Amino acid sequence: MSKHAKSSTASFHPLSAPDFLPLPQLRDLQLQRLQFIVQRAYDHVALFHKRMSERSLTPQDVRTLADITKLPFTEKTDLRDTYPFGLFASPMKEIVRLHASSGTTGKPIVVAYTQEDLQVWTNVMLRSFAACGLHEGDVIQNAYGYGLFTGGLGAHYGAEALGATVIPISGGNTPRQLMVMKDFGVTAICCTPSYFLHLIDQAAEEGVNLKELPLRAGVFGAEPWTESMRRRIEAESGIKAYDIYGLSEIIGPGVAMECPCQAGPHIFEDYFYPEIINIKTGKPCADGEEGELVLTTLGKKAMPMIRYRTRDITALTSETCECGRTLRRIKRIGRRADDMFIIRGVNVYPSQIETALLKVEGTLPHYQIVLTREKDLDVMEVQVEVTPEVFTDTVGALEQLQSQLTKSIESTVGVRAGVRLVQPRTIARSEGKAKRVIDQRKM
Ligand code: DLL
Repeated sequence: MSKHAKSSTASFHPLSAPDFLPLPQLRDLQLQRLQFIVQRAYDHVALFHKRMSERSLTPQDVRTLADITKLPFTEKTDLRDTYPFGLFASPMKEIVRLHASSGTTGKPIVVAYTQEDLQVWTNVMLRSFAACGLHEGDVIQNAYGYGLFTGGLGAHYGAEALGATVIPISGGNTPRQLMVMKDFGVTAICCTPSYFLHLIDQAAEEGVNLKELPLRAGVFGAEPWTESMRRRIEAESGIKAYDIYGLSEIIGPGVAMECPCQAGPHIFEDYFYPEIINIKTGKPCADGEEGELVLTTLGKKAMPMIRYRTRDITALTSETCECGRTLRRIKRIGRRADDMFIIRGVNVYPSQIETALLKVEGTLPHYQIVLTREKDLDVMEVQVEVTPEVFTDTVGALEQLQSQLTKSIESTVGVRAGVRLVQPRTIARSEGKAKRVIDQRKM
């Protein structure tokens, strides 16, 4: 097939076979892997061992898949409390890669991979690309960030294993992205959906007609988006836009991916066991009912995650999909059970902003984060009250404070924010929980 073919003929990749396993076989495989991983975590992760013992449980108590509900949950705070390596089940000499993602404070959470874990990750990413009809010969522009973020490298190795030509352009530098897309015959792009909207705008400004390019698919994720965003992307660029879901704690991108039916991401259940629970009670929800997604890694050695509470709100459906995959699907993730927000693909907690502000003297603990969108790019402004003494200071002193705060936020959170210093008592006080984030971005 020519690299420039615009056809979207769905192809079958031999490594995608587990997507279509008959259900009894899939459930058997899940149980086998669950028993293995529970034993491994019990033997090598002190926190998990302790929690099992407190419940008088041993790995032998997991006899069926339903027994998973006996096991303790793992939460983001567990990663923070055991920072950096406390949940690793492999010795350092077997760990070949580390990634990191935002924690609730200034410190990130760290995730680890053995050589085998990387193969699992490559496998699910390859299957993600294959699921949306990409194959050998496609030219994939990977505009997810390379670095500690899992997006770049995760997509990279999956695309290479597929046999596609990967352009590891990473995020940012929009004019260069457009040049590459035009000149290199790009057929698929990976980036956040909001960044692709920005690319659409820039293309229009530069007089580039995306519909005339061989580009035919977008693999969009790492942040919430909506059906109306999908419609807009597809109408304005002539491509098919697919939803990919994942999180660092579980592996990175490739936990779930849409098929050509675009009816919600299929979870790669042979490697990730999903549950939906009621946020308050922790009890399982019925098929189709909304709750918090809980995931257990069935094939990860360096850092097995047992019943990890993702804080992502969705529903699980076992309705059959026309594509023939037996993997269950999740509904688009639109909101979270905590206060994390995602800006330009970076996860941010208000508590991190607070930490950054407190590092600099002269500000009061009253602040508000205002999120807007300019030309489809997220903009964050942090408004912070300053002490009365500072407020009557010279313009130079105020500017210096502002620049210190900007730097402190950037180094803590990894994203640049505008900082606006405001007079004491100007930020609205709330009677209950302070409203820290005002999200004015229109999806
Ligand atoms: O965002 C991994 C990833 C990279 C996924 C590239 C897809 C594509 P984290 O930085 O750990 O990992 O952020 C994970 O992002 O818990 C969700 O809240 C959100 N998220 C990820 N994908 C989607 C999506 C990567 N398709 C957190 N829709 C998750 C909605 C998403 N939210």
